[in-house]
Amino acid sequence: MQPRAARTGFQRTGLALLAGAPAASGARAAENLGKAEPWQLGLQDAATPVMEQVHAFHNLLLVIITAIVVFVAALMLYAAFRFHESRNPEPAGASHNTLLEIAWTAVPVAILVVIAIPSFKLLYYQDQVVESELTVKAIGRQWYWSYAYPDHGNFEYNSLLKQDADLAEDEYRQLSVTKPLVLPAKTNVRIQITSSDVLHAFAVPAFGIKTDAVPGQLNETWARVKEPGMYYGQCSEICGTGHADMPIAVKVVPRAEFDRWVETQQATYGIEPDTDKQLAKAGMAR
Ligand SMILES: [Cu+2]
Repeated sequence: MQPRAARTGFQRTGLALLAGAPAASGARAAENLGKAEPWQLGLQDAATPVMEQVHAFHNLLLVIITAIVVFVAALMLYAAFRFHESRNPEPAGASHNTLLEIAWTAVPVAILVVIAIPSFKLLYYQDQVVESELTVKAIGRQWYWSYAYPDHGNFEYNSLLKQDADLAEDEYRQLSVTKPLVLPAKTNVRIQITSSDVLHAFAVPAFGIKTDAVPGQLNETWARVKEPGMYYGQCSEICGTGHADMPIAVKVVPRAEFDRWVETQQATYGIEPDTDKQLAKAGMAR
């Protein structure tokens, strides 16, 4: 994992170095891990295994597309030079070359297969929740998100855009919210996504998540966040005039802190703490 971390760090600060600016990685507040940076190159650092795979796939595609661009550009420059009227006044009359035609069909097909295999593997990896330890539900609404915790009495709250005048020092315009989604670190979390009105999309770049929120349909993805911190995203499906005003802020905390937070929420919403009684009510007596 170390080489990848180093590489993405380089990508982020690369342009700043080129511009002669100091490599101010310290300018990023430690707790804000999932956020775009000015002059950032490349993707956000990976906070989940899914995003690590997205990085790997992105880097593979970068190699392939660079090789194609270099090859085609070289071929065109060579042809323009070699067959210029002054060097080749008498054009050849050939119109067919079976071997060449098979090659320029088969090689692109092979390239697409090389891309398709890891692409489908990644799609299934993003889709499948492995041994989920917690389920949360994100509901898109015009124009804010609601988050529900079905495993803990199904309390639900709204997460609204924080107005510019209310922003604290370490908060961000159009990204910070009144009450973030809270998740425990190092836990497999199943994230169910739906909508109460129109199409929205739940997207958190550092998690490698972008899943449509469809009214009447429950979509699913997952995250296992490695480090506690703040991670940001935005609704990514144009959903009306307030589309830009429904950011996603995820506060990832250590498991013990998460459990304490759940207790506080249950007290606030008048929900009995997780007890045998509650499990029995749900038909899950232990
Ligand atoms: Cu939306």
